[in-house]
Amino acid sequence: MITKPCVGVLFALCAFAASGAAAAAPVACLQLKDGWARLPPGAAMAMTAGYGTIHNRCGSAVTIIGARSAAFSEVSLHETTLQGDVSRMQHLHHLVLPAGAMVELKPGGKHLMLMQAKASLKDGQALPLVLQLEGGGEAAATLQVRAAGR
Ligand SMILES: [Cu+2]
Repeated sequence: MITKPCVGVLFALCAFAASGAAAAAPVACLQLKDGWARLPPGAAMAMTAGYGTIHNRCGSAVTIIGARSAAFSEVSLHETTLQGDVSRMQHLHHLVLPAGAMVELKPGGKHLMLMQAKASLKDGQALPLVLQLEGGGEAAATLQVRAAGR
């Protein structure tokens, strides 16, 4: 009679895990087009930036709250702004895209900060990326590694 409550707890944990997985459901209507990441100038450099155009083809506004990649230990959204003559990077905690909107991530503007690469990056390599959305959804994307200006 002592085992029954334990089974109940296990079921509850499983149900919790399952609902967690369901919450991170793929959101296909948010798309990153022409995603690319700058090839670092040196193989030893484990940090770079990612760019592309994010399109919101969902029927409602979408808020991006973060990103992750299996190829990096840390990924965040940044915005470069010019304050006087000084270029600064700020962490973007929320990036709101109204329904039908698009936002360009480009050098000198909004970008993905890709830190602590798990292996040295190679030209032409495809890096997996996941955009994390408010509400628990996730949008899968790809960044192609390439040298700048190409
Ligand atoms: Cu940055």
